[in-house]
Amino acid sequence: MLKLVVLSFFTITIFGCKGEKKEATDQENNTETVETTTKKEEVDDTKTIAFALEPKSDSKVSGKVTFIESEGMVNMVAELNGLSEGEHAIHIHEKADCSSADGKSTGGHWNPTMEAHGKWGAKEGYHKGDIGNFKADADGNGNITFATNEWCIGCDDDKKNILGKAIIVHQGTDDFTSQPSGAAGSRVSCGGIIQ
Ligand SMILES: [Cu+2]
Ligand SMILES: [Zn+2]
Repeated sequence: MLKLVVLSFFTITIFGCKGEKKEATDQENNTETVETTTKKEEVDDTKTIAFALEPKSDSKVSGKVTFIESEGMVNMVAELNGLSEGEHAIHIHEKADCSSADGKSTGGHWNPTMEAHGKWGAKEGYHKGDIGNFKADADGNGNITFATNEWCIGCDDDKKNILGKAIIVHQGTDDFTSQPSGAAGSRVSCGGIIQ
């Protein structure tokens, strides 16, 4: 009889221990989960800026541009309508001023590194605003996506910061050769990159 009592005592002790241990592990796991969540919020540095493009030079070209910066990369999505069918140039110009009827109030291509105009990534040089060309379909709709780590949204580096500049869409195509702006023709749509 005594043996049985001792045995049950041991059994209870063992089960008791297991139960406590399990609880402790659960608590540790909970703490870890909370810490991970906090860390994720701290490194979430995503910045977004979205704005409309307005018609210029008596065109009917309007659209929308979105820039999203995340983990050192800036992704751009531009959606245009009212274009003539074919290829059109799109650039970042130096000032967020779309006030003039021809869009020339935005100045020339944004070129903070003082390089020649060219195709993005060319070893001969290119402007930080030289996004390139995109196609519009027979209905006049066109869109372009672009991603680079050579831009930022509102950082302290003047060679990367696109805030305060403008997006310009041209009637013609960028030939990536003609200086200083690729002979892309009139400016048909404009939007300032401002918050
Ligand atoms: Cu341009
Ligand atoms: Zn250029």
